[in-house]
Parts: sequence; C-alpha cells; structure tokens
Amino acid sequence: MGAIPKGQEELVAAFREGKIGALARAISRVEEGREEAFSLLETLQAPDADCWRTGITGPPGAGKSTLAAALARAWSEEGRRTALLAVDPSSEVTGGALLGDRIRMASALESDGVFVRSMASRGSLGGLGQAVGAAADLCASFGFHEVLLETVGVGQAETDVASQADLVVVVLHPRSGDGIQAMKAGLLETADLLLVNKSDTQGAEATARDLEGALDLVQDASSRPPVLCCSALDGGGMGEVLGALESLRENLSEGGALEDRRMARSLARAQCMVGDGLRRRAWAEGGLEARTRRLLDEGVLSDRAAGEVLEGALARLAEVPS
Ligand SMILES: Nc1nc2c(ncn2[C@@H]2O[C@H](COP(=O)(O)OP(=O)(O)O)[C@@H](O)[C@H]2O)c(=O)[nH]1
Ligand SMILES: [Mg+2]
Repeated sequence: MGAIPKGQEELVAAFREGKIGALARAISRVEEGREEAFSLLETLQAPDADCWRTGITGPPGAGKSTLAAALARAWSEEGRRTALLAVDPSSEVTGGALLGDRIRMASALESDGVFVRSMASRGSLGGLGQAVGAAADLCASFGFHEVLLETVGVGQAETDVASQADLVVVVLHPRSGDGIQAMKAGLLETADLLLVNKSDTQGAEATARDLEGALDLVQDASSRPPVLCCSALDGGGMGEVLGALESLRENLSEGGALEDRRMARSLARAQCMVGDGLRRRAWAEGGLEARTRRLLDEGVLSDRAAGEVLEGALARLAEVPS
C-alpha cells in the first residue's frame, strides 16, 4: 500500500468510510490523468477484492444499457453490489429523447443501489483503456462485487476497454446481417457470450442461426462462445443469460484462465500507457518530431522518414537495460 498522497487524505478517508461521492471523485482524478492519481490508486488498491468485471459491447441501440440494467438488478437482488461504467461516445450525439432515457434509467438504477458512471474522456496518461481499468479497480476496492463495462464495439479505444474485462458479452440486434457485421468488426473473436437481444420482436432466432453460421467460419467448436436469445427489456431468457455467465466464470476460475486473463489485462493497460507516453513524449520531447522535420526538409518521403526515425528510436530503446 502506498503512502497517502498529499492533499488526498480527506478523499482517502471518505473512500474508506464507503462514501459514494468519494468513489466518484477518485474516478475523476483518474480520468483527469494526473500523476498523483497513481498514488491514489496504490493507496486504495485491494488486489484480493471479490469482483468480476463484465464487458458489454455491440453496436449502438442493440440494448447494451438495457442489458446492463437487467444484470445489475439481478445481481443486486442476490446482494452483489454492482457498478456500471458506461463508455458510450454516441451518447453525446444522440441527445434529446435518448439522453432522457439514459438519465431516467441511470436514476432508476441508482435508487436500486447501483453505481452508474459514464466515462467519455480519453484520459491523458494511457487513453480510455487505462482510465476505465483504473476506475474498475477503484470500484473493486470500494467493495463492488460486479463491475459492468459498457462500450460500443467500434474502434481501438473501445477494444482497449473490452480488454479490461474478465469476460465479454456481445449484444446484437435481431436483424439479419448483424452477425456478419459483428464478424467484420472482430466482435466474434472477443466474445465469451453472444446475445441476440430483443427476442420479444421478430427475427431473433433466425439471427442466432446466422451467427452460428458465422462462427463456423471463424472459430472451431471448442472455443466457440454460446449464442443465446434474450429480451433485456421484458426479462425473457435472462435466467439463461445469468446461468451462462455463471458457468463461464466457473470454467475460467477452475482452469487458471482467469489469472492469465488478468495478467493480459494488466499488460494491455500498461501497453496503453507506454504506447501513449511514447507517442506523446518521444515525438515532441524526445526529438523525433525534429528529426522527422529534418528528413522532410532534405526531401525524404514522409513514410521513408518515418521508417528511419522509428528504426533510430528503436535502436536507442534497445540500449536501455530491460
Ligand atoms: N423490444 C425491445 N427493445 C429493447 C430491448 N432492449 C433494449 N431495447 C430498446 O432498444 C433501445 C436501445 O437500447 P439501449 O439499451 O439504449 O441500447 P445501447 O445503445 O446498446 O446501450 C431502447 O429504446 C431500448 O428500450 C429488448 O429486449 N426488446
Ligand atoms: Mg448504451
């Protein structure tokens, strides 16, 4: 456990007393991405906390938030305290009615004791993956048993977020073509469980069959994620969804795969930070920008200059003791 960072004594005390406002403030520190956030994380860390991190990803409108709410309610009823970290860049553009929906849903969940936090800022130290991973750590230390990470399944930042989960659930619309889209977006490879949501409407079963077909193309039988139909809205099939998650967790814990995943998660988060730091600092402060400019001034083509600068930087890195 690290020393309590200066100026954070009151925050640390309130966090340890279980004040939810302190958790929210601690997450803001992490999002702001200042160095002192690391000492705060060290001080508050609880590596042995009993906490599962479940990623929920898929296209906009598939029902990720609705599913997250349904899971959060089910777990809360079992006495498992649940936090929902929603990373949904589309929430900024939808506005209007949808935004109203979101706020209503968030406040209904909060009154059930679910902690809801939306995260949009990229953070400045290691991007969104680092910020969300750190926020999940804080929720675990605070005493939450379940952390849901909701993210739209597009783009690198969102993939970084999914890599911070123990298990990933992919939620799809019940319409033909969604399975193929998901395959193209690489979603099928990251899924531990595939859900065709909105089974109260038409086409869910057919979409599930399409998905099974798409899975035949990308995965062998032993590593195929289960495909289920459900309605997050009216609760249909939710018992099966909860049961499937439970047995996936058992398999992960028994085979030692969970430790591997958690190591991969730490590595991925460190990679986000190192990558981000290198890009920012080596480029501007480490002189890579200046060197590239010199080459461009000499008439070297941009891509060629990049190759030379990269090789030079890697050669210098190789001299750093590992
Ligand atoms: N009919 C039906 N509508 C649903 C279901 N789940 C979500 N929805 C609706 O689909 C819309 C998008 O849901 P939302 O959870 O915000 O999707 P997200 O963008 O993936 O988070 C909302 O209007 C929901 O009420 C479902 O199981 N059945
Ligand atoms: Mg959502």
